[in-house]
Amino acid sequence: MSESKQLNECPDSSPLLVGPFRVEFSTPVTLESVRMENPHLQEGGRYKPDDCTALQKVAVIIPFRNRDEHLRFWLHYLHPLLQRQQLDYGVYVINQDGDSMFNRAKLMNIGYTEALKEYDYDCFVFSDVDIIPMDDRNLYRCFSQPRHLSVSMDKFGFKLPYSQYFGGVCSLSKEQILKINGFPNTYWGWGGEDDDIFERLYNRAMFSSRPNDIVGRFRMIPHMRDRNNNENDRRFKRRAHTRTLMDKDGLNSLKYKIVAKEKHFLFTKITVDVGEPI
Ligand code: UDH
Repeated sequence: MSESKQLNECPDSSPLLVGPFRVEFSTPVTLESVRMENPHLQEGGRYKPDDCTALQKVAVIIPFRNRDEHLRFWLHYLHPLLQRQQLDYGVYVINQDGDSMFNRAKLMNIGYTEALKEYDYDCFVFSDVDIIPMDDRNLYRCFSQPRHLSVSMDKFGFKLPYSQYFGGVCSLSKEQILKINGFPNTYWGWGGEDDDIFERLYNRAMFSSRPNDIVGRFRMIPHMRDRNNNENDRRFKRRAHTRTLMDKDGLNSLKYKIVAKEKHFLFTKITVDVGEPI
């Protein structure tokens, strides 16, 4: 008869962390090589430590379309990091189907909703596919306040571009997400949705916690602007109404259709029809 092992909680500070590490994008990686590097993963990009009980159950959500090369780099760097951080985690790639204008924040809402159907996650990390941390002391987990993790990016000269910046990588607990009715569904194209989220937090008396600018260093994989992710000219007008619209535009108004759900070894890919801008 097999006896279930009683595990202690993992320590607050993982002994496996290495601190700063080298990140470069000149040598291409393959899914096969990443798979070989991560033998302890379970199907769908799931992992939990086998010698302690993780402090948090974290769903990592990536809004995505047509960035396979970036995703391979992301998986190559992030899977080992998340394991060193001793997290109980799953990676969800939320893939926008078709050619309509990209909608990053709506994909994040869908990721939150779909991940919760699979497991009792208590923390959600939302990450752009092209932003890679350079220091594993930057914890991909949740804090007493929502957290902005990508504070010191190479593309902004390792500085915050402005003090309310909340783009790139952030983490929110389930409770924090519910307090702000999730994210807006109505920002189509590039820009504005991250500022809307910051404003939602402010309106619910929360603020963005941050790591320092050494631990918070990131590299972005250089790229051109994607097709159908044009700058959203309507974002400033829309943002002016966040306070009144946030209770109507968010998780409680989220509508989408699942087109496909695939369990890959390194991630779960959920392809969704998000509709069209109105
Ligand atoms: N994303 C996709 N596919 C797309 C558009 C966006 O996967 O077609 C996702 C992806 O996770 C990406 C994130 O949305 O990391 C944010 O989009 P972005 O990388 O286009 O935004 P960012 O502000 O770059 O990082 C803007 C492009 C500027 C190009 C300037 C060239 N010098």
